[in-house]
Amino acid sequence: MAYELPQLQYSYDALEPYIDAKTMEIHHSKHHQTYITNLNKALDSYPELFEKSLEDLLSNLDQIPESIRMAVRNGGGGHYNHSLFWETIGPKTDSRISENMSKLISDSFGNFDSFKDEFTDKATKQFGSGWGWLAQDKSGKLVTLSTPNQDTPLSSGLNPILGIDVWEHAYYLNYQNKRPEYIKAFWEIINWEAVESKLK
Ligand code: MN3
Repeated sequence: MAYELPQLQYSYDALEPYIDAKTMEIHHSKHHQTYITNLNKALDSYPELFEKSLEDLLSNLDQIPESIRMAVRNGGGGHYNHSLFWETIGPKTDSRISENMSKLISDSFGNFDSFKDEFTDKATKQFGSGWGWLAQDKSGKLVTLSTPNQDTPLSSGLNPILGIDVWEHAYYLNYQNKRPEYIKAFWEIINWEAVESKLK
């Protein structure tokens, strides 16, 4: 089964004024679609790999045939990262952090503000294109990190639960060079229930 573009659970203009409708439309229907098209094209030469889950492929890139490894890393990573991104943001609502999630954040970072500072710092300082992440390590503890390009925390044995896309295509129309303002706005549209549902 070829990979397909997942439908958003909200409209393109639902995240305004934090993310504008035009950015959402291009980002979802063009950029995300291109990652999927490239992933499918790569896997066409090894159709048996369609049987494996995307998580499995990205967690074990060294087992992918070398001729398509980079295409799976970029296209598959792009598909995985964007799918997680759309799921863990949403219209500004009363999305609250549960007690369970709040405790996990405090246990991992000391308090919420320290986590927010750390996550913001990683996302801001990622040089060039990439992602800022909140992920869970093997012990269950939360960590922040950034990855270049479409690399995903899965490939480092981590379970990503929240990510911010800091490629310019994610914010340039509205924020131009002001990545820190986009990162600041991101906190307004996090769907914490969805983030918590990604915990293992
Ligand atoms: Mn993107």
